[in-house]
Amino acid sequence: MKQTVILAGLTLLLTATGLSHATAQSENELATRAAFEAADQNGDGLIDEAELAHDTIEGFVAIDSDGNRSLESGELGADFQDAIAPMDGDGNGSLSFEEVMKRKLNQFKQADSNADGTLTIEEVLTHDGVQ
Ligand SMILES: [Ca+2]
Ligand SMILES: [Ca+2]
Ligand SMILES: [Ca+2]
Repeated sequence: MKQTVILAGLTLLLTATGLSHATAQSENELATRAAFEAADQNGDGLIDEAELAHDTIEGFVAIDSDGNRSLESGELGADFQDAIAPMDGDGNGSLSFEEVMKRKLNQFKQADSNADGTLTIEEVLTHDGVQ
């Protein structure tokens, strides 16, 4: 269970940065579906802002191994160096929860193509360019 949460956090962070486009399309879709299911806590097939926030917090805490409420490049790993810059609002080289959440909410609104305040798996996959 814990592993799923970590995977979801990492996958959603990757999705948020667009790095997921580098992986094979089917792999990307499977990872996106797994992340979606992990984030959809009440299993209604929709992700709302509360579920997004909960998933983001869990993913953030899982990655923040030194617990300083900031994600440094060492915690994110070498492959994620380029992922930090676009999310790093104040340019201090690390990501605060606020920076990550702001980015996630922007992504959420962009992906919510019918603007009903929830995301379906179709909206997420379309947004990720999988379909
Ligand atoms: Ca839900
Ligand atoms: Ca940290
Ligand atoms: Ca929607």
